Amino acid sequence: ALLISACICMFAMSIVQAEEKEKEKNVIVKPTAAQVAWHDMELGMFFHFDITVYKQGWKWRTFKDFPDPNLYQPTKLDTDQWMEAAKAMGAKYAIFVAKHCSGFLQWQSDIYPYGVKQSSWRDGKGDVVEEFVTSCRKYGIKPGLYASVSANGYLNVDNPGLVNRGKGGDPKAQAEYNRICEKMAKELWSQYGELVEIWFDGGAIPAVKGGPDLVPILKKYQPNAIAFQGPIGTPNLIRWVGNERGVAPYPCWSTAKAVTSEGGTIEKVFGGHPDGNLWIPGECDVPVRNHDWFWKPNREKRLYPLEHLMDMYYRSVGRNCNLLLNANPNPDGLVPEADMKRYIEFGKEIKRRFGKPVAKTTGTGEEVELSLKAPTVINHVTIMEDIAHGERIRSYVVEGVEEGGAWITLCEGQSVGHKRIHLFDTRTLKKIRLRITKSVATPIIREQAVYNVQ
Ligand code: IPT
Repeated sequence: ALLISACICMFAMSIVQAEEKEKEKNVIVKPTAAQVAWHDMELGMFFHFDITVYKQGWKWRTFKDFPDPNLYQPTKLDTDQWMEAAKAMGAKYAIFVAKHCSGFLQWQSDIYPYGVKQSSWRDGKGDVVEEFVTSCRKYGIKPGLYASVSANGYLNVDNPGLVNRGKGGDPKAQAEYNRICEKMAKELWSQYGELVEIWFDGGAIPAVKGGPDLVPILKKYQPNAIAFQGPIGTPNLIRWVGNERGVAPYPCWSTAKAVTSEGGTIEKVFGGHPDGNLWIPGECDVPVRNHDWFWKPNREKRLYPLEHLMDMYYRSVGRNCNLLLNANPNPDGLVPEADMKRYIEFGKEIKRRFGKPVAKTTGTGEEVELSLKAPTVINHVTIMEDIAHGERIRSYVVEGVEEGGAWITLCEGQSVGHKRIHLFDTRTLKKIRLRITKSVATPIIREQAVYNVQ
């Protein structure tokens, strides 16, 4: 009888396991390997540089008085110095604005006559994209490129990527513009090696809705690139979080419901959706000088103080997003000194706080406990799900035990995903545990770590 009941028990268990597997297959959206690797980088540096820094006050939306290419003279350009800034902050990837809304092309291109080729700088032979990518590789930082298709002042195009200053209504001109975008994409995606990320600022109108046919080009030349607001059909997507302040909403899920708007894959619910059908985590893009994407004279006072940057870090990386912090090279072609100092401070402070946990653990299931050898002063916890298996947690509490005490709540939340960071009142704890109160499948905790930051 014992044997029979053991058999029944095992049979029942295997049914449960099979059901669990089935549930997982149907319910849990998983990232691509490229998306997992992207999330692990956590920090990126954006580089906004354009001919506009040489004609302060000019607005591309006037669609006239375009800055003369000869004004473009980054005489001390040193993209290695740019990488010093990225490295100092701890960025693992960097994205260069190869073509911003002015339309000025900062690489050797013949798609239209407005770019470095038309400038006297380096006798028209300069190529900032090439230098940027070379420096990235030299410094072990993964390169990415921005070349928006949603706006191009020189070609009379405005959001969401329509001719006639955004009004459209001219199929022939639109088709011409679309072909230009495809050529631009092919040049940038085929000539500079593997790109980690491609930035579609403001999205890209899908081909089926009359936009450029970019997905086949992307799949051919950069199948592993992450696309920020890429057109629908892009294999590895990420989304915007709805502001340029470096702050993700909370909860902030890695998944969202696919929204094919005119502009492409743009998610309107900035925190995403726990039951979303698409893996499309958030990236928080923010200037280092409050509101200034491009360099302007005498604006050092706009540099965010260290404390503010740390706050962004908690509310971006600590809320399951990557943080893409901008650098604004000056007309010489260098990251300004004051900004450089701030990146160094920022990188140092992240290391000081999170470089070495007091203790850490990993685990599977509804409870993951971490016992400390002796009562220890603690005020931070970081939690990471193993997102390769999808985002499984829906809500949780973190509890701790003081000497001779009972479990007390330290912090709680909903989404975890790649990483969640909590700061709580300093306590001397013997034990700490993560208790998952709601999940859609067995939680897999890649790491639970505690810190004492003073
Ligand atoms: C804004 C776009 O509308 C949005 O789709 C996204 O690309 C974002 O930029 C990136 O920062 S436009 C900006 C002026 C808020």
